[in-house]
Amino acid sequence: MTHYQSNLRDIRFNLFEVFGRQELLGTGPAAELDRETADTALTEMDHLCRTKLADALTTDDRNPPVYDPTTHSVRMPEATKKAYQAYMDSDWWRLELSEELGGVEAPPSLRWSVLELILAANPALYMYSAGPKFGQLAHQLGCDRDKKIARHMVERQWGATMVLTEPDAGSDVGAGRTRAYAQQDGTWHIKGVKRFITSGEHDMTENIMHLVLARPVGVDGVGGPGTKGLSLFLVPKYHFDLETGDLTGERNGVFATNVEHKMGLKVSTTCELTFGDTDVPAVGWLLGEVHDGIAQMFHVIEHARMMVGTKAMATLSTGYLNALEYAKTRVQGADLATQAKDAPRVTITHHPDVRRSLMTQKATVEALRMLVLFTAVQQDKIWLAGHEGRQDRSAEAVNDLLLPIVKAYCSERAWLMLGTESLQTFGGSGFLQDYPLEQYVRDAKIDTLYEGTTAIQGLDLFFRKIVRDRGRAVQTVSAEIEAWLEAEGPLTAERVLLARGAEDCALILANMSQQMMAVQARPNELYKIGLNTTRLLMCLGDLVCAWLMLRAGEIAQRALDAGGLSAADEDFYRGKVAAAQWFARTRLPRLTAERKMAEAVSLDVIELPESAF
Ligand code: ST9
Repeated sequence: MTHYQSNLRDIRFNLFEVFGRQELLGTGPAAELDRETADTALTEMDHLCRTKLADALTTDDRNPPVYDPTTHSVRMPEATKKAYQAYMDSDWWRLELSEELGGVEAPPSLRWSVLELILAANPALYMYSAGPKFGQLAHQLGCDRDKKIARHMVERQWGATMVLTEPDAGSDVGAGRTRAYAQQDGTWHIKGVKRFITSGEHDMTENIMHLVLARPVGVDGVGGPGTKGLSLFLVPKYHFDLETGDLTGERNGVFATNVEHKMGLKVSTTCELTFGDTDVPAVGWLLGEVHDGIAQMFHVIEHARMMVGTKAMATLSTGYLNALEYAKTRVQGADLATQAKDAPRVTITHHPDVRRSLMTQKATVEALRMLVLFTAVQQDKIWLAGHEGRQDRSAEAVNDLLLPIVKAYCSERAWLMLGTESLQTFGGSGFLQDYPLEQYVRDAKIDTLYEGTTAIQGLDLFFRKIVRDRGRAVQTVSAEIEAWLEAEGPLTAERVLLARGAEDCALILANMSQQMMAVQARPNELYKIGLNTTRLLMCLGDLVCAWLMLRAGEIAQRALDAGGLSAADEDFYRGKVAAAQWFARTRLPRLTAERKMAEAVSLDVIELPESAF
């Protein structure tokens, strides 16, 4: 039996009952995709995950890709190869492409819902399969030559990578030293060493296109220090005919010089790539013939940050469902309220602490799913506006605000919950490879690290998405929360908690904003802000999630009040109300304590000498 479990009922509830996404289907840019087709997409992807994609994740965790340093190549394990081909043959990856490139126009909310399933079943496969999506970007940002290359990337289903990080340039991408030298024929030669490159080498596609940040040498106005001096280059593994895409048989001068040994997600290769260190030059093209590297790369990074948050949520979802299944069958101990020594043994779902744990897991994963989909709803607005020749600046700003929260809040909550609650539900058995939890914990840890650590997301949230935005997007979201609170509705006790939580978050933010205003007079105030940026991010995550959960709880309560439900629906809606109440009651009161801790930060810890740690 596969490790993968899914909750299509909750995905559909969010898409259609909470966020009303059916309004976008069968009309406008998604005219070819109606509600029924969207339902089928979810069912079929779920079936594909269950039958063809999921098993390779666990099998090949024990049988990972093999790196050969003499040929600089990687041999992928057979199960992953087969699963990868099954995914590419299914054509579901086309949901992420525009019609112009052979894709199917779908609102981002539906795309992320479908992607949740593969990201739960086998996230490495999604990453290997992202080449055509990179092609989409090259098509969007490129010149005529790049558009041709982009078509080869899509039509020939090449792999692709994002190549930023270097041994001494991780979070600080601007410290990168890889150089690019202009050639007479318009190409560039890249020289340098890059590290932690996901899918950097494998044998599942005929070619791999690397999107590489490098510093141009000897070109006026570019190549200077920091991120702004970087340009973005398309550098293929194998040379090919620009017109036809056929490989010429010649190797380009980019080689995998190491594959990392990792704690988890072992099916996904993480490579060191060396460019231009042999007699063979690493030849590339400047994307779009413009020197705008970091901004171009951020198109990829933004997508990948959303992907990582969704992956974290998806892993917690399958983790919780595995824990629930185990708890329903595991018989251990007597009911706590039964005094007799010979009382009958019960399944562990009867024990209060297991109930607490299961409800904490259920409420958390459902909240994270809502956060992902609420963000995807902003992307729907941007997508629709784009198709109508408009720009929805408000949705863009709210999406920008939410992305670091999706990335960091989902990954931090999911990783912790998988270890402390989902694995724990299995008792000692959770520690064994007989169940998927020990792997999920290992595989999910990376989500707090790559695509910008949690600390980076906290800085991005406060300085870029709040201060630089002058608080407009954060005000848009808080006005929505206020409007919801002002309307009449059930869950009155939880509404009071939400109002107090919103006030606590507003006070944390006001305090940090005041510190920001004092920075010119007292530069050290920045340290106080820096001590609270992660806290702020997690608090805003709690607040937005609690609000979304209460919105869902209200809809579920109204369905229950209306009556006439099937037994399964009655259970589902009761579960939604209970999860909303649980989330609000257990997370919102903590915001007052967080506010007090935020207000109490001092420079003591900054002034402490390093030697005292
Ligand atoms: C990695 C790989 O971890 C992990 C898995 C990969 C899986 C791959 C598969 C994914 C599929 C993807 C397919 C994609 C296809 C494309 C889809 C699209 C159709 N938002 O603040 P400044 C820009 S890889 C937007 O001064 P510093 C902006 O241009 C490694 N833009 O920064 C800005 O200029 P301006 C991941 C942003 O102090 C400029 O940067 N590594 C944002 O110079 C400079 O900004 C990381 O994630 C933003 N939020 O540098 C690095 N922020 O201001 C983490 C900046 O004029 N480190 N820009 O607008 C950071 O993010 C740092 O904060 C830093 C700081 C490097 C940006």
